[in-house]
Amino acid sequence: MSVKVASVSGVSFDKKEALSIITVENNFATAQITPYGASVLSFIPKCSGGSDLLWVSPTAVFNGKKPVRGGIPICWPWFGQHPNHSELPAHGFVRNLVWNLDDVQNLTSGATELVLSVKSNAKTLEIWPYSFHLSLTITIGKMLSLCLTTTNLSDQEMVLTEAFHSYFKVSDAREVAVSGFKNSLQVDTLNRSSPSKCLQTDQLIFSPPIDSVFLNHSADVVINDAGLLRDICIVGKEGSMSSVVWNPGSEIVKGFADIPNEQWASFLCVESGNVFSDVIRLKPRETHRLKIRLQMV
Ligand code: TA6
Repeated sequence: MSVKVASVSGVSFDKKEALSIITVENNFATAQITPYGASVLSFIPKCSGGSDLLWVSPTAVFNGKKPVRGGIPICWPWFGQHPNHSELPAHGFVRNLVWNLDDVQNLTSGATELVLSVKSNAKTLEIWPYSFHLSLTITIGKMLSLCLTTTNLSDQEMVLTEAFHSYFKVSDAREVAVSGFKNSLQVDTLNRSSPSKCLQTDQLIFSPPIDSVFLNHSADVVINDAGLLRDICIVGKEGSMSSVVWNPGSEIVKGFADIPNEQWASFLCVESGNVFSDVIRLKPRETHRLKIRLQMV
């Protein structure tokens, strides 16, 4: 870490078990990020009265051997199972890599910006044969902004899927109203052998479990949480044509060692990216940006 990066006011560095944790505190919010997977683990806007927008499981592991369950893991360069090689890690491999912290700075607006990056190496080339550079710019202000920039450094076309796999803290996943899906194509993947498809209206009607992909979807999403008296809004997306809504419900949760059974209703994943048939194709030297902004109102 450079001296410049290590000495920005409001930014401190710590460890939780095997993971480095970066804490940012400014006039707008407090946030925590781990370079392991470049995952944002906490975002507490000042206006939230101390309540986190993000959820991290109380039994999440911080051993650097598997992704932290919660926050905003990054799925890249494939979402879910690898299309042809089921032995490869689900949701790609960058959530299992330690990213480099390239830059931290306080902007004139008072927000704090961090840039983390990872690039291909001999190990990544063994499982995904493309040279790449991937960077994540995280801006902590009144909103939390994330911009994931993929650059194809190989000499072939690169085809990828990706997502910000955001875990939001909710009062009760059975009670929240989620809207913003009008005219998207919902693919219900709970029955994986024959996923059902339907055209969605604005408001999603569901009762957990839910594991659905919304294709042709770039609109803002609002999670209205009457229990916590707040809306979580995913706004101003760029470079994202799909969303995913996931909650395991009371039975499927039993298959997750790092989620206590009784905690299943405390979170809802609403993910933004490009998944399933919404692939990103990048010619050599081309770049793609996936951006989201999260705010509480
Ligand atoms: O985004 C939904 C999903 O793909 C689900 O199918 C579910 O299993 C979840 O992500 C968690 O995946 P993970 O690999 O982090 O256990």
